[in-house]
Amino acid sequence: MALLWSRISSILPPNEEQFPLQFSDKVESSVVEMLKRSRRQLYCDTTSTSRMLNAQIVVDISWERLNTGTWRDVDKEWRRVYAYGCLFKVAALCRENPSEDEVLQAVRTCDMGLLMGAAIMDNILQVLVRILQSELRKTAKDEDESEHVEIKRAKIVSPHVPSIKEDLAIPRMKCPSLESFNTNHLIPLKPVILEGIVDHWPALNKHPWSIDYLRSVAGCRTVPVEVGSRYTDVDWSQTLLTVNQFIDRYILNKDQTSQDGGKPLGYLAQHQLFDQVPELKEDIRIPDYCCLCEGDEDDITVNAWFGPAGTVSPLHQDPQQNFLAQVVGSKYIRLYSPEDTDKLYPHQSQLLHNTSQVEVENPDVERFPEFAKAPYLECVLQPGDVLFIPVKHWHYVRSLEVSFSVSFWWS
Ligand SMILES: O=C(O)CCC(=O)C(=O)O
Repeated sequence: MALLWSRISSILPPNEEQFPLQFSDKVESSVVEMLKRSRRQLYCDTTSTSRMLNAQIVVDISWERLNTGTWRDVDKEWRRVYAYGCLFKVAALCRENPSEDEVLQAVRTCDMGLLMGAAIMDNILQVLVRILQSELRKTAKDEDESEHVEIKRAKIVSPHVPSIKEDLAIPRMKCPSLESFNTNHLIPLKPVILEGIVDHWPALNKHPWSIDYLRSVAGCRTVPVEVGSRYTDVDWSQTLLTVNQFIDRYILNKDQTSQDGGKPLGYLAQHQLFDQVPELKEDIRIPDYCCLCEGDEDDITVNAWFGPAGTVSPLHQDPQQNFLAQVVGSKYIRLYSPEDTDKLYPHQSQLLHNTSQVEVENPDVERFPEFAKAPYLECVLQPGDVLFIPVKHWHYVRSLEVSFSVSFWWS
């Protein structure tokens, strides 16, 4: 790791004067002073303890501000302060021939800055984390023997695969023209599975998203994870884990059983993953059909959905059109039209009004008698399939095996 600091300092401004530190009066002068002291320490000789101490104070003070009140009300200036604190902390960790543990801590610090902070200095934390990851890769070459065994274990699953009735099956089309998709599906809001439109994605061919591959590009990255079988359950929660921890705990089921003795369920379901890990974003493409939308390409939200067999997204609807692309494993999906909303018993609360109270595959017929009368379409989505879920269409999703899908929300 001896050369690490020279790579890091090459992306920092050359001197204190050219290092920007401008804040509005929302940030107290005592905090700005701490930031300036950390900046000075970047360019002069001092002890690593002193550098670390200052940076940690900035991180701790701003962290408290980020966690006071609701997220919506947190001033962006405090998110910038937090990002600077993380930057100074990474510099303190990596300055003097850091150990592997210190570099891992620096990666985690960058991720926290990326997740909770605001972008600073041309998104310098993103550039830093790439440098740190490449350094870690250099030192971690020959550790994959045991992982080959793990992959085999991950594939042993016996899912309950529902048989799809022909008259309820979502229709399939192979690479329809834009015009045909627009006329037959987008305008009348009719679901369809598009085949053959993502075969060129590197995620499906050049470097398929195996567990090995995900570990190599993102293993040490810290990401938010949903814990629990479905977000409507009382014991559902969110936590932060590295991708390696998530894989060990929830995909490979190492050393863990849930309270009822079954497999613990965790879902890496989030939109930041592709901004955080650009290597994964480079493996996918925005479907051409999104050009039929009125908005800008930048307005398309790309979500990752990575989890073990048995993860369930309860029946819910979203306010945008959706292309759900299956990359790894398969999923059982049911769709209901928004016209049948009154038979689906949405929750009353504002927070969950887009989610049905009914457990789709095990409905309580006494509480929800109309549910059985609601017509639906269904499918098993396989790798390479892309399901068009029209805006507001209710969808229920259950993974049948370890699964990774990518969704594109567009309008
Ligand atoms: O795949 C899933 O579990 C849920 C996908 C979903 O709800 C969506 O793309 O909107």
